[in-house]
Amino acid sequence: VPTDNAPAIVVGSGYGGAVAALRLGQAGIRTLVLEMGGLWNTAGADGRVFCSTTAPDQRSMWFRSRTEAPLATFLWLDVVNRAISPYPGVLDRVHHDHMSVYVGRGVGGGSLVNGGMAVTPPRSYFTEQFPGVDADDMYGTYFPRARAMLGVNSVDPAWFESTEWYRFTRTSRKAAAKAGLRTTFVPNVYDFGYMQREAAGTATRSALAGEVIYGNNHGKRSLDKTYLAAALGTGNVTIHTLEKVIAVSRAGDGSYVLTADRIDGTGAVVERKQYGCTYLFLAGGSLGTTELLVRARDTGTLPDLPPAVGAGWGTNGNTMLGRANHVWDTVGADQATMPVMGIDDWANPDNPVFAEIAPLPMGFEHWISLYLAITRNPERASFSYDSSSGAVRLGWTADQSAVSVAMAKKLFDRVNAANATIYRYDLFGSTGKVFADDFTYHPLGGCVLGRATDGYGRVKGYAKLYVTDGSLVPGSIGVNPFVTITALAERTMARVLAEDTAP
Ligand code: FAE
Repeated sequence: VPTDNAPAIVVGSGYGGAVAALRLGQAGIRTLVLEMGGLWNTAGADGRVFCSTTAPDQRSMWFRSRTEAPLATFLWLDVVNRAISPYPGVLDRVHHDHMSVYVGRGVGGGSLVNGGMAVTPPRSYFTEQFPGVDADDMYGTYFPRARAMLGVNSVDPAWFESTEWYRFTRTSRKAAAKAGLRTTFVPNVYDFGYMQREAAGTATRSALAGEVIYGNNHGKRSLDKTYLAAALGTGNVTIHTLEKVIAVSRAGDGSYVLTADRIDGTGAVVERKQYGCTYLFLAGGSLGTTELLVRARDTGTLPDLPPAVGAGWGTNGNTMLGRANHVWDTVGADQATMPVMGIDDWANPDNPVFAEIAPLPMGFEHWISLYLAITRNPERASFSYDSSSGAVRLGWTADQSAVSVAMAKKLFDRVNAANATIYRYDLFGSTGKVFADDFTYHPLGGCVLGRATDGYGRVKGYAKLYVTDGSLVPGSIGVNPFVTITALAERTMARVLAEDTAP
């Protein structure tokens, strides 16, 4: 087995990994990033890097023979999903018993497939979730640093009010207002100047062409264009793609040893590699990092990992639902894929919910208002290692999802009552299913800050081993999570580079 060494290795190239790579590279530390997904920079035969949402091909999903889109049906018909050939596509849906988790695969992780909503959590809730973190530091330094690097911007309110592309949002806003609910604009990393040129017909359409969950060919400031481009620009960072880390252990001298499988386009393992490093940063996302550490502890390769590794996982209370508007309340055939507004009822002590007004671009008028509700579901689950299969399983139950559904229902029953409207029953597969309670876009926790790690992401029990991704967040942050993940990673890197890497 060939062995490659680097002073620092980063596992995963999503938000946590991208921040780690850039800051290590800037500090002059030679860094290797290992990413199981591919590099999305080469056009296919159709001239595009990513496939379209309406005619998805092999590029859409991670080794599937059929796409598994969040909206399974329309009028109960299976018209949404398509047969595809297995390939390392950009969107994965990881199935656990009662919860499946959507994640991005590729250089840039979730930034390649997500809705770009760049939301800073309310300070009071951040403080509640992270009592050990100095909120002045976060709101004064690390949130602004993260937003600047991510390229966060906002839709021009005047354009928003006038464009056909956000009619669906204005219709949802009106329905919320009738129920006495507050809506708020939400920033995004999609370039709204570019979007306006798309609308004007002077730029190739991406957000206005239905692109999002299978990747945006234009307009989006995904991590490969921001943090990771800057990281490579330091000259100290290298990224290996299609290499999945499967095991972590420690050598006698305290350095870390990683085993990684390099796969080809069919998923076949073409090489098993071994890597060594002094500093190890885990950033495989909530599922990826937690799985590696739970397995390492329970198979005995890192036996001193604490019991808190694998605990404190949540869905950020995610529940998706649709409402049927009256025929005169049209949502438009033209819908931009980047959400720009949410219903903000988080301060309601009886039922805190923040609901993103989501697009449903089908190219025709369907009168549906779609929402991704983020509820304050207090339920948490743990991961466990199954020694017979070698799998790491998530212990989330259907009852735990029911808590999110009840909260979403309480809010949207109000909206329906005030507007004399009803839910859509035809969007999520089985007949009569109103709430998508079986998937999340926001997996959080598993290696919670201050429990599995110290207050800065240093894993307990092992020196020079760090977590910098969504597994640090204790299951809920009340808003879309990537700004928080990025800012916490910035905070960790500032501390680690100041204290741990000095010669
Ligand atoms: P993540 O971005 O998932 O990156 C982890 C990376 O590590 C991935 O590239 C993996 O392929 C790789 N990896 C995992 N395990 C291994 C391994 N063993 N070896 C090598 N590589 C590995 O983690 N959030 C928002 O704030 N706003 C939104 O609008 C939004 N919309 C979303 C829409 C969709 C469809 C989805 C799926 C997510 C959305 N999210 C959104 C969530 C957001 O993308 C997610 O919280 C972050 O991407 C998590 O960042 P991490 O750094 O934790």
